[in-house]
Amino acid sequence: MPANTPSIPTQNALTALPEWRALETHRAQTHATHLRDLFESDSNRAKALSVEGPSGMFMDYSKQRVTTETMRLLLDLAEARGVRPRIAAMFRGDKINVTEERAVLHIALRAPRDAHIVVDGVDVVPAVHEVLDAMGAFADAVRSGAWKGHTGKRIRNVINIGIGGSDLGPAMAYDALCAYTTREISFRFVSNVDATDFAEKTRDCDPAETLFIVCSKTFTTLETMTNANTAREWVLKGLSANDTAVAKHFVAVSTNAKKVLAFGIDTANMFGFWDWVGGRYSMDSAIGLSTMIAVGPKGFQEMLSGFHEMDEHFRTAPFATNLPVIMALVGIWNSNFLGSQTLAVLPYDQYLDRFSAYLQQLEMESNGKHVAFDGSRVTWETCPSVWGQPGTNGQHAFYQMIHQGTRLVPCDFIAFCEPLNAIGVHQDLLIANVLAQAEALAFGKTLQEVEAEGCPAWLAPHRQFDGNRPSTTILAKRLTPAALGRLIALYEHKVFVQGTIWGINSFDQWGVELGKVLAQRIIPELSGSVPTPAHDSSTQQLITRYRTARGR
Ligand code: G6Q
Repeated sequence: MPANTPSIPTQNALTALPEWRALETHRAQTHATHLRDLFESDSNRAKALSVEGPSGMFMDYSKQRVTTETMRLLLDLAEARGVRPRIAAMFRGDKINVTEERAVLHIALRAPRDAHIVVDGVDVVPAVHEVLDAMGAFADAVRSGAWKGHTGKRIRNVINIGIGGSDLGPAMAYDALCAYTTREISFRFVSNVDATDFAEKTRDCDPAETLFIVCSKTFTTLETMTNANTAREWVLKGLSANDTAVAKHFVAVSTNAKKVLAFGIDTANMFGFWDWVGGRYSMDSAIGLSTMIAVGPKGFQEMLSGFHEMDEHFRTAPFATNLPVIMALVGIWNSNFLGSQTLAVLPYDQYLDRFSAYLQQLEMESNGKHVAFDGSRVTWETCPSVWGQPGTNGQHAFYQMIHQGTRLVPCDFIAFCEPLNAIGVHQDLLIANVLAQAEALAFGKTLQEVEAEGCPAWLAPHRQFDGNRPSTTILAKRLTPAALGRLIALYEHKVFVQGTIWGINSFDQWGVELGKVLAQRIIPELSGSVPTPAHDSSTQQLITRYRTARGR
């Protein structure tokens, strides 16, 4: 770690802390208590373990296996691990991403025009707004049809090419905000190096009406550059044009102007961002250009204001009523004290179809780590595996395991009161389902209750539910661009708090970097240009089999 790095917890002895020990003792004392008993013994429980955040975002965590005492002890742990100074350090622009020596300033991407955030002596806010303004002008030109393709036709298809942090956010946001998007333009997302992704997304597109946004922070990522090159060939061939057509059908979002220029994209059509924006924290930077074209600059601004609202809540609210802090602490309790290995995120809103996939990266790439700040190996669990599907679909698939399996699967239920498509009784049915699921998970159904319904004794054990399965329900008013911003910022900050408590750097991704170089060695070996690849016998056998199948 660079010398004098401020606000980094340097001691790795999390489990030796008196605050941690107190939680272990508390767990031993309370573990046998069922959620049924907790609710029965405290009529105020729901109220005491709920909190209302910005713009009425309501979080009920009373169905988690915690008490007010558990929360008090967890809050002590947060203080002991320096969560407070770490929040201040992030907002100040300190280089808290120590392994890459970078500031972590996604919060600057949504800071208002008159804010000041200084990194290396430079206020970054004016540059953020300069890019937002340029994106706005470009988005308006594409939406209005003023931006024309090489042959003079207006753009009807926008295809985002990117992967990981340069894909998941925009793809998720397009689905999430679909109700607010222009229906004059189709939006697609190509990420996989599998040519099927490109082929299927472009098969019904006219190159003359298609604009590609090549999103890559580095502009070197194998998948993205392969797809971008394929797209360039597709456009030039389709239009029987030379390189001059590229400027009308390609724009770039990157930090690497040199590579963008080398690709043939006019740097006037390059939208920049900065090394202090991590890929998985970048959907509200220029990486969100497709989102802005889809929902318009005003809709994008609304989304940013939602993010900012949650940022301010996170920065200023007392920890006991701070949504990201509470969510993080409940997650720590589940992972580190109740032994859960996973987190199911279950949005009861079809527009949030890709939300869990987005969170998988945000959480697992950020906190899927075993090395502490001081380089030592942690001796406690870190990130759980995160997964989920929109309700009610999951109910007819994997909820069986959540209700009656042998593993503890904490759930985050997310729902909105007002429907975006108010048709018949759908919304009431949707909400009835989410509430019923959370209730059934918490309270279960005893053997006596099952038998009282007339179930034969031999069948009763199969139809009995233990309950005591923890969940949080987030209930917000309506899925708007601002609500989406608040929701994402909630999880972003939760991840940061958990990373701080676990003593790990949530902002690097050395595991991903490894993946970026591994394939490079095997590529020439597959083509047959390297006759005897030196690998382990398994890899070697698979390479040989592939080469034989391809006649090489
Ligand atoms: C995100 C990661 C990773 C990254 C992709 C794409 O936090 O760093 O998912 O976003 O590997 O990288 P480029 O934007 O550089 O192509």
